[in-house]
Amino acid sequence: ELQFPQHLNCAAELLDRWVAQGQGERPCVMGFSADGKHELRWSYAQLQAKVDAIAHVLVQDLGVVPGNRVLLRGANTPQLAACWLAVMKVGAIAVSTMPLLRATELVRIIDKAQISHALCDSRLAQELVLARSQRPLLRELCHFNSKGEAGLEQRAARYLGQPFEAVRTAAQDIALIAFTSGTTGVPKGTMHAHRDVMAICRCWPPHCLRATAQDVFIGSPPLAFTFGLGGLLLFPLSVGASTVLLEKTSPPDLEAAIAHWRATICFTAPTSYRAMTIEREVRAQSAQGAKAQPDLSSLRKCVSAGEALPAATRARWKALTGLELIDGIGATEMLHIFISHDEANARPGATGKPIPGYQACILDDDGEPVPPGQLGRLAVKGPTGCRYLADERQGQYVIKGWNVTGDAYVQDPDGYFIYQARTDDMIISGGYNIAGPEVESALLLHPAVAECGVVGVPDDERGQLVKAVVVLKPGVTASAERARELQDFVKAAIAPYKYPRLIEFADSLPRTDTGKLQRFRLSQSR
Ligand code: 3SK
Repeated sequence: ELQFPQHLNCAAELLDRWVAQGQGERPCVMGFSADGKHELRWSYAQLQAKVDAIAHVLVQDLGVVPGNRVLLRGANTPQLAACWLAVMKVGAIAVSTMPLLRATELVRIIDKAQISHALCDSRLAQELVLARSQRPLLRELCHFNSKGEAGLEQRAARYLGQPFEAVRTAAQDIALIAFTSGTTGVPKGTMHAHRDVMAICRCWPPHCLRATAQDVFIGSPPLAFTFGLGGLLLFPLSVGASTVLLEKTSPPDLEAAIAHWRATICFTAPTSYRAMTIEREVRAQSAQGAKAQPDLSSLRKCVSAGEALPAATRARWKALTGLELIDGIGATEMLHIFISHDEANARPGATGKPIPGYQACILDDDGEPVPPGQLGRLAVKGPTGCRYLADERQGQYVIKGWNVTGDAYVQDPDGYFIYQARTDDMIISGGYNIAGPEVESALLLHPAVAECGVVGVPDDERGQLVKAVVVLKPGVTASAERARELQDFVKAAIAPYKYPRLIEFADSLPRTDTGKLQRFRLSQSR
């Protein structure tokens, strides 16, 4: 069991500790300036100085007191990381929001989390200003990356050089409220304490990642998604490593950034790994040939999470880089990953086993554990867990001490957990249980398929029909013959009753801000 002192401030643990130990000159946070023209490379001491100055602004200029909820809005940048740590340091609660949210969604968060203060990148100000005009509850809004005198940097400059001592928060005090983006429903706020932040740094990374202070982390998930917060800020700082925070994270941008920063550890979603392999294939066939390929040879660890990892994506990434992807499943409710594996224990098609500190089991509809090989709902418990902010759905998620996720899983006889589908995404067709992601994995093995999503649509005869929405690789044409070819391909790869009776071609797939496929939108005809 993990032990924590009664008082714990995660910013002091993650940042101040290194400076106090004489490691302040080590590289810490990197990225580009707001205009994209200059590189930013801040050491631990430089980041601490910025965090302390922002902490002074929060307390002295904006009147933040411990327990206030501070909304953060910005793309991944070193400055956003400094704001997050400053909120921790003053004992307030960080409510990070996805950059793409609109005013109506921000209003909901302001109401639900009782937001009193906000720090916002001036380039994303418009929607938050609109939200604030409807919500006087949000008393203070301060912009960063702004030219105005009241901008965060201009205010912070007045406090530079004045240390700020971290507020002595209790380990149990809430540090952050993370909103689940939700692939379908109304977002929920999940609360996590300072001790939870440190617990996730002690559970998954030492067993599955084994990063060192020499590592350079990089990746795409926003810091507003706890996958990104852990992978791109908490985990690197917890081992004294450095991290690159990127605003532009499309697959070609990510590839170029890995090469530019000589990154060693990458965190991104399976679709992004797959897209990078396709980009490279397309480039290799182009007139410039292989010469123009960004150099990925600095990478030594690659983490895939946020969605199920198809075996084909694992194989292609390995063929391209020689690296075994480290897969994992986590949940905003649990703060981070709870089932995973290291490179030596990868098993294609399986997510892995519960990480040390966590237990997992599979439950039937009556909440009873099922034997290996039987389908059920994944349940987990460990040092972190679900605490919804004022939400009646708490009782549906936490049952008899187990966090019952919405994921359908089976366990193999060796104890590996194998993802099937979101429980509400299981397709029942002609009396068969069909997991959409399994059909997707089969389709992805076809050389013409770039991306796909598989869902059930209502059907009088079979109850539901399996429908696939397919994005073809550049240069491949869609046709009825192509659809038949894909159907035959699936029939040959997995049990034939699972093949998609309906195939629709599309230019792209609908995804949430965190990159998860919005399957419910695929069942609507497009
Ligand atoms: O698997 C996920 O979606 C997830 C959610 C929150 C934190 C971490 C992960 C991997």
